[in-house]
Amino acid sequence: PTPSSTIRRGAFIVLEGVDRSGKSTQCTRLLAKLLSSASASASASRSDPSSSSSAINVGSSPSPSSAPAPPLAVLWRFPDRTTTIGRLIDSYLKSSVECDDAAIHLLFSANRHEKSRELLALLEQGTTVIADRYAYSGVAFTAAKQVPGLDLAWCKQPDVGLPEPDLTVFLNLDPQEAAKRGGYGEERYENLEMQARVAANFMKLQDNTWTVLDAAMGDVDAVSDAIYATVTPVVEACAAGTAGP
Ligand code: DGP
Ligand code: NA
Ligand code: NA
Repeated sequence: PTPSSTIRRGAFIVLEGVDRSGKSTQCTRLLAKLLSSASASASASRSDPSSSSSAINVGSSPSPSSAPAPPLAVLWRFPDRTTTIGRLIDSYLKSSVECDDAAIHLLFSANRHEKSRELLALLEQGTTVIADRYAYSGVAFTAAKQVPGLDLAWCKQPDVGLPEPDLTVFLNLDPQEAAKRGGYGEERYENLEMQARVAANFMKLQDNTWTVLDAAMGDVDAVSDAIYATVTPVVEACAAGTAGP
């Protein structure tokens, strides 16, 4: 892109994986790493009096009384169980209510759509958004129910038009290995047969935003280092305005 078309923004980073792949732990770690590296570089440039950024900022930096700078990164989780739709989804996952399979699928998708305006606003202000699950989970889980008519193509339809991730990190783990990591919980879908079908579906959903990482490559630190190494160039490209729209 030409310099005049450069748009500096936050990156939209999605983490996906089967249950027990370590996804939620890794999302938390990724957020901490992004925030601490940002504060390290911010304090480095503050303490460097020859830094040109301080000269450029004269006259254009916010006054001390104005709003604080936006966060460099935030962590979201889908489904977002805090909205009106999300509370219904939460009840469904805890099996306290039943719902038609097509209807609940549309509600999971609606739960992503209802957050999309806020998501785009965060990216535009330069905040990187990490999402613990997104539309790939939506399709992989519903299609794994094996309900006639609710195949992959049908499942993808309601998510058309959602903001697309800049990067999707898929934490790959054999469902048999995942089950050994402490067993499944009480929620709907948390059984080996379902999870094996979900894992197979995920593999059919890979697109050009995906990087697949082995969730069993080493300890938690090794996986989080690998994720950070994958994410950093994408965050930098978005911040520099060279990542495309
Ligand atoms: P979590 O809060 O990350 O444990 O996710 C809750 C469960 O809901 C998990 O088993 C995955 C499943 N899930 C997440 N998103 C969707 C979706 O859009 N549709 C369906 N059917 N299931 C989903
Ligand atoms: Na779960
Ligand atoms: Na999770």
